[in-house]
Amino acid sequence: MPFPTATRSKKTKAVGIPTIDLSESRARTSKSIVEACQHFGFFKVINHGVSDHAIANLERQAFDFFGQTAPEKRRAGPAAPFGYGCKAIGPNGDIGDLEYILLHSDPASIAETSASISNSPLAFSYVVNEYVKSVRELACEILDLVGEGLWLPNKSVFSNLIRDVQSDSVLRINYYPAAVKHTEKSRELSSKSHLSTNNIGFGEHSDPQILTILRSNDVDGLQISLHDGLWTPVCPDPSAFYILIGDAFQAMTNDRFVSVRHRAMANNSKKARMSIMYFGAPPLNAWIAPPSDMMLPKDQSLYKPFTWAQYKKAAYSLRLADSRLHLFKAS
Ligand code: GA4
Repeated sequence: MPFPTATRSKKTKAVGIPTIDLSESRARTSKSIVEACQHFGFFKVINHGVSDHAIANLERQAFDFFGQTAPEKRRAGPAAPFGYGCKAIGPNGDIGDLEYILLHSDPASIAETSASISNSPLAFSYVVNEYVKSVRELACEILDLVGEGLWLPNKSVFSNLIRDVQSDSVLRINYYPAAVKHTEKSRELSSKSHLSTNNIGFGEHSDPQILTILRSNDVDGLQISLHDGLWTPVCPDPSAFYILIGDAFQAMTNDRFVSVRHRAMANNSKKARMSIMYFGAPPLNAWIAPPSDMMLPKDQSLYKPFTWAQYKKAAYSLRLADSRLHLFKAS
């Protein structure tokens, strides 16, 4: 079902993005999810079952953290691999107009990172664990519906990867500070700075994992790139989640699903933008290949078999905007 979008720049276009109501029948939702994964690699879910409480608690903890002074926050960094980051994204020189916290989804790792993030680490890690549990359930429900929609004999073949205790899933909290009023002089200075981001908050990329569960407050900024290369602004909806197909899912469906390229514009609003992403990933040693019962004898595998660890290593050796799947194409 289409939803309203707002135009931000000349090269954007308003497009209807599917909305999946998880309270509808499984037969109906599974079919619509598969269609959305094939055509957009992106959709919105409503009636998702994640409690407002779990969301509000994490958002409050995160706003408290980002509201501190820069030296206080820096004590929790750098995010290499987990903790607080400011502007620098990944290890290869990418820069964004944001601050963020990166956490592994494993409870022991959450406890360790929380100790550097918060003065009340037990409260912080409790809230993160509750959120991660809820969105992992949502991710698994969506993956089971995909299994049903594809008529796979084992409908849990994808969700099992994320349910695994060794799952390499990650949680990211992005904070885009409220816009400051610029004078002509400060605009000129910041455009010359090596940290200039050309109005981009988080540059274009696809997510390497299986799927991403994204929730933001009511400040806009997210855009997705559709088939014609035009950027489509996504209307923020704090009561919903947006689902993004990642590269690993594209490979596991032999390109039947597409990973969606997306970006966040720098924040123009008087209010800070906060987005929270759960990146559902398999264990490091899991093979990223189509389940055998998804392939017919005549089907050719488009990718060489590779593990999640190999794919992750490739992603971290490249820049944010680089495409990586082609490195694993079968010849
Ligand atoms: C994009 C998706 C997730 O935010 C992330 C990002 C990671 C990082 O910020 O450290 C990466 C990026 C993301 C893909 C390419 C590499 C790795 C920055 C970067 C340049 C946490 C992830 O898993 O991959």
